[in-house]
Amino acid sequence: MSLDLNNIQGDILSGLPKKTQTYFFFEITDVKRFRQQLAKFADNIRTVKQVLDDRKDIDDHKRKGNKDFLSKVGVNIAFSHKAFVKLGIDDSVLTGDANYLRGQKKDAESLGDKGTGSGANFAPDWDAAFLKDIHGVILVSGGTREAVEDALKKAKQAFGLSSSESSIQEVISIIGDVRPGKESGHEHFGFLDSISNPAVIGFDKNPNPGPKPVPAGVLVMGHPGDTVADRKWAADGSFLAFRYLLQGVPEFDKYLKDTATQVPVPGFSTDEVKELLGARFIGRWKSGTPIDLSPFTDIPSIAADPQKINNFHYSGELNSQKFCPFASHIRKTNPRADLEDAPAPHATSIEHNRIMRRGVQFGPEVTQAERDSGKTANRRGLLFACYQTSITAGFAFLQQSWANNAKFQPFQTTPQVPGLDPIIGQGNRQMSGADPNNPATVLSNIPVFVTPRGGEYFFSPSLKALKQTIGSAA
Ligand code: N7H
Repeated sequence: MSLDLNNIQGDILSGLPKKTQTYFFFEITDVKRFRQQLAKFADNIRTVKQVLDDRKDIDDHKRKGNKDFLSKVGVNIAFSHKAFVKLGIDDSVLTGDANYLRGQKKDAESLGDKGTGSGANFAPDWDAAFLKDIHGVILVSGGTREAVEDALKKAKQAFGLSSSESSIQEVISIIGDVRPGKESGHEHFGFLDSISNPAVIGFDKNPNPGPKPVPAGVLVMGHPGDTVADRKWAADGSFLAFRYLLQGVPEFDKYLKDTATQVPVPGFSTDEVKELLGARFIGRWKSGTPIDLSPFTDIPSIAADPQKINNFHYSGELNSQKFCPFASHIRKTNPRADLEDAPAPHATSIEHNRIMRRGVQFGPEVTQAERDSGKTANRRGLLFACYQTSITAGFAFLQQSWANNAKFQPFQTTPQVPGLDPIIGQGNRQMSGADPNNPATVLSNIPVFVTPRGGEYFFSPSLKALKQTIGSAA
């Protein structure tokens, strides 16, 4: 089955173009009315085909020398399992995914989120809004806040919000913004982000060199590579895992600076060790240059070259962390040849563990006062979002089995215990490999820099499912 680009929501395969994006989380209050309003509203959902056209217009606008970003607004929608229960729609084609079925609140303890109690009584330390029942999310992206607000206003009107025709109520809205000026494209710690996403067989015609392309069914249900045989009305849909993640940016910088004085690297100044340590935590320099290609200096020309920036496999150093620590964020979340090209019998395909990331930053830039004190005064972080056809093999697996797992290692003959992902790992936060000259040395008591404050698992249906299965004319 070829991909029907007019039936798949745009964010999944092409990413809604954005300078700013609002996540509007809602609860359904009137089932019958909601289904009727949704059937009409579905025409406003931006498809992959439309987003590809939008992206072409944006590129043409840029090529003509225009300095402004051509604003193209994109609206997508997704639903939690609780929504289908409320709507009385049988979503058993989705419930093979235990994580989706449970919902993220019940998963929080096993993801490593802080909280009180345990088991069925566990209450995560999340913002109050995310402790409520969330049925769905409307994502609105665009070039300006005004354009996004306008589109969101129309979406709210379509569901009669604040009127007697209302079928939903707002749980919370969160605004994300791409960072300003030269930090555009960089997340709050300062690193270039959204570089490595899976190339999709049958969709990306001419992908840049990088990790192995994945079959479409890893990301879009009902296509080769999807492990569920018959997706029925869920075909052309995808799971969306959303996480509301705070980042302690002044704390991250202060920690790297303080630690740099304790881990001297011959020939490096303290400032250079600080940058090196940060790069070893991520696996890339701030420019995006992978440390697997340039372990001791940031060479921005590598990052600027689409043929090079993602073209590495840790294959020059299988079973070693001289260039890149096993625990570094990108080696943990996509170990590439570490697993795929491991010697027999350890070689394992990781195609089902690949995710399509679509996050955006939120919160203001760090102030001078925050920088001086090393303490966060204003909330900021990442609205983490990723698509996959299995949350169990995708987001949840990456967080639990790789990032939080101190012993997750490339293959059996291990020289050092890798430790936790120093960015998102939850638990006993220590890692080996931080010091390139002494990879066996363990860096202990690494503070928490990323704090989850909420989230949910959603299903992003096809246009057809929105109109005919979830939406209803009657
Ligand atoms: Fe990560 N960061 O700035 O530190 N991430 N991430 N992430 N992440 C990546 O290669 C970051 C988070 C993945 O294919 C880069 O595109 C931050 C979660 C995956 O080589 C940077 C947070 C999960 C990749 C960051 C955060 C992942 C990846 C390098 C939280 C999944 C691609 C840019 C606040 C559980 C790996 C790039 C590959 C890359 C950062 C969260 C997964 C800079 C700050 C929760 C799969």
